[in-house]
Amino acid sequence: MNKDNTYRGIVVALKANFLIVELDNQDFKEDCLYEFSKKIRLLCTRRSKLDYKGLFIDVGDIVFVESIDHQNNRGVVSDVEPRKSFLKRPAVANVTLIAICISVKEPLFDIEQTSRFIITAECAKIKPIIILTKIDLINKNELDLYINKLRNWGYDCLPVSIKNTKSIDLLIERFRNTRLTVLAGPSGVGKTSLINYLLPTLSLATSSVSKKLKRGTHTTRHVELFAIGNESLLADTPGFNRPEIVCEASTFATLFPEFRSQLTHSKCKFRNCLHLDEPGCVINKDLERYSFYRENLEEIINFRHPYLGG
Ligand SMILES: Nc1nc2c(ncn2[C@@H]2O[C@H](COP(=O)(O)OP(=O)(O)OP(=O)(O)O)[C@@H](O)[C@H]2O)c(=O)[nH]1
Ligand SMILES: [Mg+2]
Ligand SMILES: [Zn+2]
Repeated sequence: MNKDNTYRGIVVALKANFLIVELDNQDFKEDCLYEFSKKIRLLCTRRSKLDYKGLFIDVGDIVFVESIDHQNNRGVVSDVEPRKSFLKRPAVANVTLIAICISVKEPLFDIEQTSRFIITAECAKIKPIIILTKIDLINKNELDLYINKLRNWGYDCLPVSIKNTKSIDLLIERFRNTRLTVLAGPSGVGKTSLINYLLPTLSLATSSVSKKLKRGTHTTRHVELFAIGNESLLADTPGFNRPEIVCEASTFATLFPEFRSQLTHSKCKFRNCLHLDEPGCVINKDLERYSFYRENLEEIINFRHPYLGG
């Protein structure tokens, strides 16, 4: 608590018009009324001056809470700290790591969809890791193909299955050493199942993928942060199937590590090369994701300049 009777905390969920705020531990140490084995979560409203200032608040925002009613765990958010990063969809502020969950089967791994999730992270300048889920549904050779594929794109991946929990244990340390990890990915890949394994007391709702379409059924509806260590949080998020690509044509190639590495070793003839059919372009057009790059770049160009589009 500071001299103005305000407490610092982090927004862990949005519920209707309320914010659920988890207060920082150290702020309460001076207050002898409480034992802090567990962090305090308050149901908060927001001061209207925040709306006048045009300050939006999302999950992950660091806020200041005043007028705390300790009996009923209520409070009022009076201010918000500037964000260090912001992920638009799923909307989470101050993310330090995006763990993109992609299942190898049910739903089936899809190059376009996986790339769209990765591009979202690259665009927000937040480091992604890829968690390959449901690996119990394929054999070792098939798994190696996926691991090599992702390695060729420039990403390491962590293969896991809730049926073989040894693989998940490797993830725990990673999450415990990260301030705010977001689990993102398509619906039905097992994001919530993973959290239920890591934090068994939660028992969050999960549901099986649709038998006919082999797709998820959008079970998780809201973003929520869960404590996974003393100073680390893990976000469950609603799955969605087609992340938007919002990017400038001129910087799109820099969002692909396999293109980045080529561009650091050699330079295209033209400084503003878009790596389409320009002479003297150094990008290898045989790379697996080149056609994905090209199609989406053309979409970006046509969207910006519809009158130039063919
Ligand atoms: N075979 C297998 N099934 C799994 C695994 N992990 C999750 N599932 C199943 O996949 C289904 C979907 O899991 P959820 O955890 O609800 O998926 P989600 O990613 O949270 O989905 P949304 O909330 O819709 O975004 C459930 O029936 C799980 O039991 C796994 O490692 N192996
Ligand atoms: Mg879920
Ligand atoms: Zn080029």
